[in-house]
Amino acid sequence: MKNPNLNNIEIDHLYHLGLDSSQDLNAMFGDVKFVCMMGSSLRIKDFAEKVSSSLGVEIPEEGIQPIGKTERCSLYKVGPVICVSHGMGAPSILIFLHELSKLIEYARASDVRFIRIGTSGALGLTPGTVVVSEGVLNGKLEPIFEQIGLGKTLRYETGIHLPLAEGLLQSRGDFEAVLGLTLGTDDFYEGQGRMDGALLPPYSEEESMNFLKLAHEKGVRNIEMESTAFASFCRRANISAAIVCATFINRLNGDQVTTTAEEQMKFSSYADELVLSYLRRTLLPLPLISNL
Ligand code: R2B
Ligand code: URA
Repeated sequence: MKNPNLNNIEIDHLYHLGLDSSQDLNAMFGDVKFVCMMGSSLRIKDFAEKVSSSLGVEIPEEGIQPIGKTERCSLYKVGPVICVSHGMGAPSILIFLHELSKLIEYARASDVRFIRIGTSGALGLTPGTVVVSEGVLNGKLEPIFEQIGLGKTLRYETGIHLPLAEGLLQSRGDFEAVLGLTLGTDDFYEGQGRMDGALLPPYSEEESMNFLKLAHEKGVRNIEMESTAFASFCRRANISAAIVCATFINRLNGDQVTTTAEEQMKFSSYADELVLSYLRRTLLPLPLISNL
């Protein structure tokens, strides 16, 4: 256990998950090998169903059921895969990262890898291209997550598990997928240099475009809102972590996401497929080689 303070707590309440350490978490989660996280609680249910058909894990007749409380997130377990939603932004995903990694620890599950499957805006890529993060930068284009704690700015390095990222990229199907840096911001609008928020932005369109172009020159290929918190937390916790994002818009061409709901479903399904194919490759026994 990374935090020795936890040894002094008789029952640890994983408050947002609606689970606690007095439960038999080993029986419930001891076999977990992957935690797959997504912002939306609707999309994670759909993903959990896809995991079940991909891995051939049966789900009950009444449909797949969430575990714990569903006020703040939805958590499903499909064989050795936890599928869980995390909401939007660093504050939300961090809460779940703390509670999920304690859950994994209390369950005595070993070699668990975390994968965030997200949506994002692209830089210089055709919408629909999947980006597998090879590194994560913050809004200052530094590989750092910044957080205020006890009145001070705390700075943590971000870290991606490159072999995991490369393994994921090799699982791509019949769609475009690239490795690239991901820019994680604290806002969808002004934090990502958009001109179309509710307020007059404190920068010009030219300044915004220059920043996006600079980010692109440094290797940034997509922008979203959780990668810095996710990649720094997993690095601190020594968890192998990767981020796979669908892209809905090329931000070098504009701000408004005008892709249709059908296109967004299709583009998201590419990111899902890439991860599902990696899960199949990693978790299913090798197919028997037939004797010809
Ligand atoms: C991507 O999409 C959401 C904002 O629309 C946010 O959670 C993110 O990282
Ligand atoms: N999510 C983001 O955070 N930004 C985008 O441009 C699209 C999706």
